[in-house]
Formats: sequence, C-alpha cells, structure tokens
Amino acid sequence: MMYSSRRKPVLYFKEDRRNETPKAPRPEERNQFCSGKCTVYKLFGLCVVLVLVSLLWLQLSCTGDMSRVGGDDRRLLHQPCPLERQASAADDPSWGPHKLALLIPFRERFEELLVFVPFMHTFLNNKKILHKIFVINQMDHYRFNRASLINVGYMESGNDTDYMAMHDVDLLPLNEALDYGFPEEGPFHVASPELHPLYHYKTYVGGILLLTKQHYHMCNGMSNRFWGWGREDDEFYRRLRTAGLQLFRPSGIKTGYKTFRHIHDPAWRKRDQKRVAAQKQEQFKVDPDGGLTNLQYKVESRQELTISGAPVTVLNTKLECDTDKTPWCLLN
Ligand code: UD2
Ligand code: MN
Repeated sequence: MMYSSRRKPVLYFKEDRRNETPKAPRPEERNQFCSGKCTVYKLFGLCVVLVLVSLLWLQLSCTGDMSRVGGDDRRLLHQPCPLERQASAADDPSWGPHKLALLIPFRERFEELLVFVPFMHTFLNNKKILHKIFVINQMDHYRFNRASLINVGYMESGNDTDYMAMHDVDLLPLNEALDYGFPEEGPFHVASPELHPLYHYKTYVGGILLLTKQHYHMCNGMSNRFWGWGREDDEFYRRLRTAGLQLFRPSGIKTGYKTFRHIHDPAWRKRDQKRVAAQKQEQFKVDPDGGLTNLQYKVESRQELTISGAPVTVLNTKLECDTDKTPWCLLN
C-alpha cells in the first residue's frame, strides 16, 4: 500500500427574579401564553434551536470555499474545521509524541503563502502529524538569506517541537504517502532528487528536509554566509557528513516527478543569482565555524495569524550582516 513507504538511506442564561414581586398572571395572559414554567421550556427550546443553527453554520463555513474553486484547486483549498481537528488530535494517541516545527524562510511570496499554509495544515493533519507552522519573514534590507532564516526558525520554535522541516513556501507535496514523521535515524530529505521536478543531483538537500532538532544542533545549524540565491543547501550537505549523519530519502513513491507541485514562475519570482565581489569564490567554500553560534538577528515582532482557518506564527526578523566578512549581503 502507498502508506507503507519506508525510508531508505541516502450563554449560559438565567432569569433573575429575586427582586421581583410575584404577580398573578392575568386571565388573558394565561390564555395566550401558558404558565412561567412553560416560558422556561420555550426558552430552552429556543436555545436548542440556536445551538443547532450555529453548528450548521460552522459546518457550512468550513466547506463553503469549495463552491468557489474548481478542478485541482478544490483539493488544495479544502480544509477540515478547526474544531474537528483539535478534537481528533486530543482524543487519538496515534498523533504523538513528536511535534514538527515547519520552518518557512520567507520574503514577499504572499500568494504562495496563502496557498501553502492551509494546504500543509490539512496535509499534516491527514497524516496525524502534530505541527506548528512558522514563517520567518526577512524584513531587513539585506539580500535574502534562507539559511540564516532557518537558523532563526530553529532558535525561536520553542521547546514543544522536537523536530523541524526546512520547507520552501512554493513546494507542495502532492502524495500523502510521503513521510513527514520524526526522523529518528537521521535527516530525511523529502524533496528527493528522484522525485523533485527540477533538481536531480545526488547531493541535493534543498526544497524540503526534515531533521530532529538534536541533529540540527549537531551541525551547528546552517552557515550564515550565504546571501542571495543558492549554495547554502550544498554547504549544509557537507555539514551533515561532517557530523556523521546518514541521509535518508523516500522509497516506494510511485508518482515520480509529479510527487510535488512547485508553484514558481521564474519570470515573476526571479532568483537573486548575482555574485558580488568575492562571493564568486566564497560560495563554494565550507564554513566550519559559523552557524547557530554566530547567528545575529532580532525578532522585531511575532504575529499569530490564521489563513483560511490554518494557524501560523509569523516571526518578523531583522538579520544582521558583518559587511567586513560578507560584503555581498549588500547588492552595491
Ligand atoms: C531551490 C530549492 C531551495 C533552495 C534554493 C537555493 C527547490 C524547490 N528549492 O529553490 O530549497 O535550496 O534552491 O537557495 O528546489 N524565498 C522567499 N523570498 C525570496 C526568495 C526565496 O520567500 O525572495 C524562500 C521561499 O520559501 C522559496 C525558497 O526561499 O520557496 C527558495 O527560493 P526560490 O523558490 O526562489 O528558489 P528555488 O525554487 O530555486
Ligand atoms: Mn521555488
């Protein structure tokens, strides 16, 4: 079966009548309405009707989006009601004991985020993966630094999560057989080169990578020297090796290059591939000392949002750059 994918190496209301003098009901009142006891029954009945109507409304509002979308997007936008989800997670012990911090390095990808967050929330709930989604929003004026943002996500994701996923905002897993469980044995590269629509080289670890927080710590996180697009993932591959960690990838997935949907129009979302000053040579070097230990940042604010019912924490982050050491964090 598809799910047996294994990993392989590589109102409360009460009338207050205390101060009222009891009045005998007038005959016409007795005829029109029945006694006080009857009024209580009527109120009770009204409450029951109100509760039923609100439950019906809640149910319709959870699935209401469906009528406005068509085709494949129906599946992407559908989400179960928040109440349903909480109840199932709390009642069913098969959800625990691990909890995933889904870390999204982010800047100006609003449209993708609106699709990604509800989609992933439903995807992970269907797989009974306890999770918390973090958007690490880079708000300084330096070039984008995916690796440092992932480091920030690790530092800020709290003690209630014990493993993490570094996850692109534009890469949607379409096959529910993909494993997002606790990667006890070693890092698990979900966006494997055999399944990835674009990158097929053996040492590729970009896109989506799961790690226990302990393993990430053993690597000293990712290097902070990579500003602009690319190479930070390749450098991280070397850190995994240095830390003596074995890399695992999905097996038994039959959907090939259709396993993921990459919502990325390169003409619209241009990759910042400029190589400034010494960056050209430096981009291929390993950074043996840097990582979590020399990460410099401030979380300016933290916001709890829901996107179509899916909860997400936004960390508005300002990275700091030592322009003597990595002058290429600036474009000019
Ligand atoms: C590939 C990898 C990515 C990483 C990158 C090299 C895939 C699907 N992804 O991404 O994991 O290794 O190469 O750095 O193979 N982002 C923003 N705003 C920006 C730029 C990037 O939010 O201005 C985030 C966003 O989450 C995005 C991710 O960084 O998905 C990767 O950047 P990309 O999508 O521009 O580059 P891509 O697809 O080549
Ligand atoms: Mn992309």
